[in-house]
Amino acid sequence: MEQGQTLLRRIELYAGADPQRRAVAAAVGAIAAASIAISELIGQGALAGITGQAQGSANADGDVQKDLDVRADEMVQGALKSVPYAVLASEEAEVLVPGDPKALISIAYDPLDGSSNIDTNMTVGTIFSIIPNDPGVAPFTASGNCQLAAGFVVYGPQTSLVLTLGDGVDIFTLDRAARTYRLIRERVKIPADTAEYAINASNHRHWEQPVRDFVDECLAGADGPRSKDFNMRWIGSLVAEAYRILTRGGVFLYPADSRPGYGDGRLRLLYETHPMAMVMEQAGGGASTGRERVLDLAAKSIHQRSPLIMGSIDKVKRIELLHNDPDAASRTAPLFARRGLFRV
Ligand code: AFP
Repeated sequence: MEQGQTLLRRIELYAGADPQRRAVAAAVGAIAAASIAISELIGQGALAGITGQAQGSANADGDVQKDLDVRADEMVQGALKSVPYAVLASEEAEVLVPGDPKALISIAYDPLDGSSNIDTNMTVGTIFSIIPNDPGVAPFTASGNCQLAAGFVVYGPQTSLVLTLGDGVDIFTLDRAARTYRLIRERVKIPADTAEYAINASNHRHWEQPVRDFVDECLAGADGPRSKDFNMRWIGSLVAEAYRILTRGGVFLYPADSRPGYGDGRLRLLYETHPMAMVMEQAGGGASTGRERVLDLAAKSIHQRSPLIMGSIDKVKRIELLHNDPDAASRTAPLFARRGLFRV
């Protein structure tokens, strides 16, 4: 693909004459169109009446709905009215939104992820997952491996759209003057061993031991079992963390923890961790619960949560080892082990 190729041209070439691919392309095009309007709205902020304040309502998962959560959902659903979908699953809708049962695709999306950052002028985003509609199968009950396409929009200093159609990851940036997304990076590959991790460290006491072991190894730095210093980030916006990882590698963790309601972490499977997992694996990275691939999970309910550990493949594999082999931490550096003489 030539640099600067438009997103619409890219999805047109992908679709060809295949009916299901044409439905996927229509869905990506509609979400992209909605995202341009959402980007302009966010850019106006309080001038457009966007305050990030609570609406006085909550979504199905009990999250307080911000004004822009609801408006973004209306904008995405409005754009999708022109798309032949069987069912929609939205973070902001308690139940599935029915469409045409004979349609070839269904769509799960988070219209505005990171909305607690709106009033602080921080990066937020839209996340989407497109799956086949199999008439004999209840919607959104197959594993994440069935996804036809997935991606997310980052409303940051640039508005950029990350897309996988099942054959690599491409990144497009919004040309605001032309109101068109243009290709800036194709077949993105995540650096395999970047020494950077992202986790909300305030939850340390709630984590399972393997997560504590991994973070402790990072904190021990060059003096510890990993023999190198690590950097840490936590933005509180999944799309911003994911975009950074696609740019320079590293690992993001939102693990299960012992807080009530956090037994499967905070992030939702259908419209957050499934799409992120497809993007990460298509970019040569990994996405795990700590014990298994996120893409191997199948939802039992539309707002089901799942732990998410994603990014550079060596970090994801290390964290899985610590989960699946409890003695791995102590074998790595006996002097630093929990049961060692020098553990402090
Ligand atoms: P909001 O959409 O409620 O702001 O949540 C954002 C998010 O789902 C994800 O984008 C962040 O990575 C994560 O929550 C931050 O969670 P903590 O606030 O618990 O750190």
